[in-house]
Amino acid sequence: MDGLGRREFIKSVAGAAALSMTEAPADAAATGPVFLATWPHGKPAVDRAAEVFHGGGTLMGAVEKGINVTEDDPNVTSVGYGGLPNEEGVVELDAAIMDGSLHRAGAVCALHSIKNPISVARQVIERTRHTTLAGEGAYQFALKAGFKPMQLLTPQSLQKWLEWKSKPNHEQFWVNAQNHDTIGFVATDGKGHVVSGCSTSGLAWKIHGRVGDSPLIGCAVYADDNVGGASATGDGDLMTNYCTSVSIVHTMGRGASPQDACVDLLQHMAKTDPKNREGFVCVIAIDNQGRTGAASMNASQNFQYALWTNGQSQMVNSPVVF
Ligand code: SD4
Repeated sequence: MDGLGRREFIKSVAGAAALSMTEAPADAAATGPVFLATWPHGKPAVDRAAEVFHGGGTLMGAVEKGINVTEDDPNVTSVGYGGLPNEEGVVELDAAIMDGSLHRAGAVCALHSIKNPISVARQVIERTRHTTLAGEGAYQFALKAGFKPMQLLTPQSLQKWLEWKSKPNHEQFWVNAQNHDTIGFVATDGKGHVVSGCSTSGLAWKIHGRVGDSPLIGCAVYADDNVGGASATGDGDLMTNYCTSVSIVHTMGRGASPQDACVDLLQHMAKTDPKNREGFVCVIAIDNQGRTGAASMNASQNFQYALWTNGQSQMVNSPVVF
């Protein structure tokens, strides 16, 4: 489908209101930094990132500190402190961050007892020649890097876990529209440099050791200064099979706009298996000119993202492709 065709397609499925909110930022090249993060909690995160960047921080530092805001918030029940635990009642966090100029990423999977996995992921870049650390090894690394261990369950998240555990059929793993809170983040400095980051506690009540898409490079995180960056939120067990972020960036590399590249990926998912249309998939993208894009499947999820550009942030409704 060519660019015009895709735009017509979005128009037919997204509704005029959603389109008018997203089309302007998606098609306009930016002259300064742009920060984009998933869900309403992305707004304080992009505001913090802009503050750090304008205070002289690096783009990677800005993305990290922005994501820290969400990780520190006990009311966000799928990221960092207060994130809902796995089936054994242990909070296991996944996060990754990628620098598009170095083409270098750091990631941690199933990290327990440390509330800022995105910062540990960054330390994997700073202190090691590895890209990904998992489980107990990631925890030991975090301690050596100076992170302090803590209980990540809040009274509220413990209570939710106890309620789930006491239900007779509790092996039914959670898919709850109200609880998708993962933070995916993409940013540019306005000079062609891009960074992508993602942090989550993953699916609540997941099997111990389960790793979602969030810490997997190319899945929920990918950045390449030659093209742009992408991130994702939603059903990681589905999205991991499509290497969402690298697919979007490569489509952009072949000339598509960020918006068209996001839509292309979702169309591809639906084409390979029509059942995927019922899945929960949300993607955001940015190119090295600061043009942005987003798309989601399954309208009931009402995917919104925060966009910081030209000195202010706003919430934007994502086009719904299916
Ligand atoms: C995961 N993708 O672990 C994450 C969860 C998520 O909104 O994004 N929820 O599968």
